[in-house]
Amino acid sequence: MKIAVVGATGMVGEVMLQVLAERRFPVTELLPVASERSVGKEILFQGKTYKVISLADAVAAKPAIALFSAGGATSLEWAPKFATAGTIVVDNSSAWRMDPGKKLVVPEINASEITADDKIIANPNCSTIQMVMALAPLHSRYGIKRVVVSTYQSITGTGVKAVRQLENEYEGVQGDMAYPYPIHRNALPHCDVFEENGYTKEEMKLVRETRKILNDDSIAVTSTAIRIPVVGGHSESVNLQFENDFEVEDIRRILNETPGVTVQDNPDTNTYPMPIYAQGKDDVFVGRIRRDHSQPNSLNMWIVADNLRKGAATNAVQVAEYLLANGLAK
Ligand code: 2RA
Repeated sequence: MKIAVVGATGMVGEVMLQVLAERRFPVTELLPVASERSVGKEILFQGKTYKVISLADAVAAKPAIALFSAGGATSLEWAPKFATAGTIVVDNSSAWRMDPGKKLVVPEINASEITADDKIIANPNCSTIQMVMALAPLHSRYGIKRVVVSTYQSITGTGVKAVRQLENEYEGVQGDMAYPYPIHRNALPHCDVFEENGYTKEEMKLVRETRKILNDDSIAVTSTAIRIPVVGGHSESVNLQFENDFEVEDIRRILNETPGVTVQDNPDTNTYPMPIYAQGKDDVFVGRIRRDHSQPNSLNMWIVADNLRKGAATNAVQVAEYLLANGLAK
């Protein structure tokens, strides 16, 4: 299958190529796509060297699927052009996520909603993906009324500039700043930009995307998104209030039986998820599962995942695998 990776030289794009190779996706021809300044650069993929091409050339080449991670503006301009040419776009930007005509897909939860009419499919935000992976089976069983989530997000979610800023701060070197403040020895309550309502776009993604993916606007969601000097993945403290009461052991059983979720939860052995160990893995790790005794039918848990993998690249490749397996892309 002819596959384009738009944003192939970026942090997520590179992981998309890695995941395509790891999962032996049947790529017969790769079209690495990036901005004009990267055209001609060489990319090594499965032992072969490919040259980065322009967006226009990639559209003309009519790939079966184009995996995008190149920012919202590029997606808004170019995803429709690929779609018109017959390509199915899986877009990792926020451009199409809340478009009522576009599907927002976590394959383990709602891939079955994809039809042959869907030519632009949105990949949810990384912090949303890992949270709904744990919430979806619990919502089905117990009915979630309210979600309170605080995130502790890896600087890789911001990009290479943020990683460089942290490295410079480790070494006491002045350099470009990805954030308005130091990130080393700090925690920034500021991911993405502030909206009129005083919440950041990152916080509102958790609110809006969760409801869309779980297909239930009655779920009350509130969030606080924090950036911390970590590189392995995002962590989330999640408090849930259900419609119905539950047994904690049943919660653990349901999560244990959920494909793509691994429960790491035993205070007696200091067993709980941590980003340093989640890095490079595709599962969503859940621990610190415990009843919230402060209010009825309520639970606390801790969710960790590699934001570049299941939070972005792997989820997008899994959508592509679904398209292939269901005859929706040839
Ligand atoms: C962040 N979720 O972590 C974003 C990345 N797209 O900043």
